[in-house]
Amino acid sequence: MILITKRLFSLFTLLAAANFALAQNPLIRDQFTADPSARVFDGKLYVYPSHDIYCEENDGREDWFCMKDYHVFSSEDMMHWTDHGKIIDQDEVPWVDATTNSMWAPDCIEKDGKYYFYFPTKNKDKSTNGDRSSIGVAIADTPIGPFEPEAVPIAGVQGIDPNVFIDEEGQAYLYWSENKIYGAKLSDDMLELASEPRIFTELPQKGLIEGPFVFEREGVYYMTYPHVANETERLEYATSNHPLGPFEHQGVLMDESPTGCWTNHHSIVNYQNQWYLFYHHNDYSPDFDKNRAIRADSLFFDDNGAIQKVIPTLRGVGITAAKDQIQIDRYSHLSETGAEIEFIDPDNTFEGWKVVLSANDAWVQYNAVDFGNGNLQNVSIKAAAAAEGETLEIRLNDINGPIVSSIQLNKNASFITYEADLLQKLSGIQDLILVYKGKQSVAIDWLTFE
Ligand code: FUB
Repeated sequence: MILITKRLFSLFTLLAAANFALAQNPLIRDQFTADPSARVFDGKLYVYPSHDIYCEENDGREDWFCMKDYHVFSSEDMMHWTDHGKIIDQDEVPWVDATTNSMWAPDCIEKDGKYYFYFPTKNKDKSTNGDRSSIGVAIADTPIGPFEPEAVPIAGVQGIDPNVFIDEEGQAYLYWSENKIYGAKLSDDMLELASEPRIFTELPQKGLIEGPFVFEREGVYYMTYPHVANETERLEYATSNHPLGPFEHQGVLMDESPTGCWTNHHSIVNYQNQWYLFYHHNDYSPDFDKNRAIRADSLFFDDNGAIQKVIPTLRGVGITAAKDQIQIDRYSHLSETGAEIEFIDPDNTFEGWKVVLSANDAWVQYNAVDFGNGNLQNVSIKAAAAAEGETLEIRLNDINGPIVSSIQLNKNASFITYEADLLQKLSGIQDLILVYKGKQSVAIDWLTFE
C-alpha cells in the first residue's frame, strides 16, 4: 500500500497546483492534510493545515512525519474547497533547516488588516533550541498570501503547534507545546513575546499533551488540546475566565480514533452561527498514520457551556447540491447488515470509496441534499452490479419513505452509469436512502441529479 501511495505522490504533487471542488469527510481529496487551523476572515472560511507527504527517508528517521510546506484552502459552503496552493516552503524561509521536513501544525490570525502565519520547524542555528523546534512567523496582506517569512524565529520559544488568540481588548496571546502547554502575551507587532511564558501545569501532566487551541465563547476561555490519556490522542478541554488561565479541566470533546490514528489535532470555529470542530484522521492512509486527512463535524454546547462530545462522521457538514456528485459512501447512516464501505482502488486510495450493498433491503442513507426549486428530472448513478435484473430504489427520509426512482441493474463487474427518471418532483433539502433489492450485490460510487 505504502509503495503505491509513494508512486502516486508525484502525480498528486502536480495536481495540487490546481483548484479542486471537494466535499464531505475527509475535506481535501487530492493530497494528505493534517492539523487543521480553521479561521473565518471577512465572512469566508479558511483552513491552514499541515501538509503530510510520504518520504522514503526523513532526517534519518524513516516512517515518520515528513512535511515540507503549507497550503491554504477556503470555502464558503464547507462543501466546495479551493486549494490556493503553497503559501510557505521550508526552502524559502531563511532560518529553517530544510533537511528536517518538520513543518508541523501551523496557525494563522488577522490583526489590523495583516495576516500572521505561525509555523513550527527546526532552526539551522542550533545555538538556541538545539534540535528542538522553533516557531516562525510569515506576514501577508491577504489570507492566501503572498506570505513573507521573518528572518528569524520568535525569541524565547521552543516547541511546536503554535496557536494565537486575540482577546476583546486586542491583546494577542501565543500558545505552543513541548510535552506541556505554554502561553504568553504577544507584542503589538505579533512578532515577540510580551510576557514570561506560563506553563499550564494545571492541565494533565501524565501522557503527552500538545496542540493547544484557545477560543472564547460568552466570556469563557476554552483551552482545548490533544492528550494521550490512554493509548492515542483524544481531544480534551479546560476553561478559565482569563486567556492565560488557570484553566479547570472539563472533559473529553472527541474520543480516541477508533482505528488507531495516533495523533489528532484540531481547531474550533464559529461559521455562520454554527460551531465546527476541524480535526484529522488517516482516511487515505489506513496503514501509515503519519499521512493524514482533515475533517470537520458540527460541535454543540450545553446550556451551561459544556462542549458536547463530537462523534466523528463521514457525512461531515454542509448541504450537498443534488446536481453535484453525491459521494454516498460518505453516508449519514448505514444498515447494520449487508452494507460495507470499501476503497474503489486500495492501491490508489485517493480514488475514494464505494458502498457495497450485499443483502436484500440493505441500505445507505445520505442526508441534506438540496434539490432547489424542483426542476430536476432524472438521476444518474455510477454502480457495478453482480447480477442481472436486480433493483436499486431511491427513497426519501427512511427505508419506508416514498420511492422517487427505481434503477434496474445489469450484471456488470465494472462501474457503469445508469440513468433513470424521477417519479416525482423533488424540491428543497431532502434525506436520501438507497435500498438494494436483490440476492447478490451492488457497489455504488456516486449519484447525481439533472
Ligand atoms: O503534524 C505533526 C504533529 O502531529 C503536530 O504538530 C501534532 O500536533 C500532531 O498532530
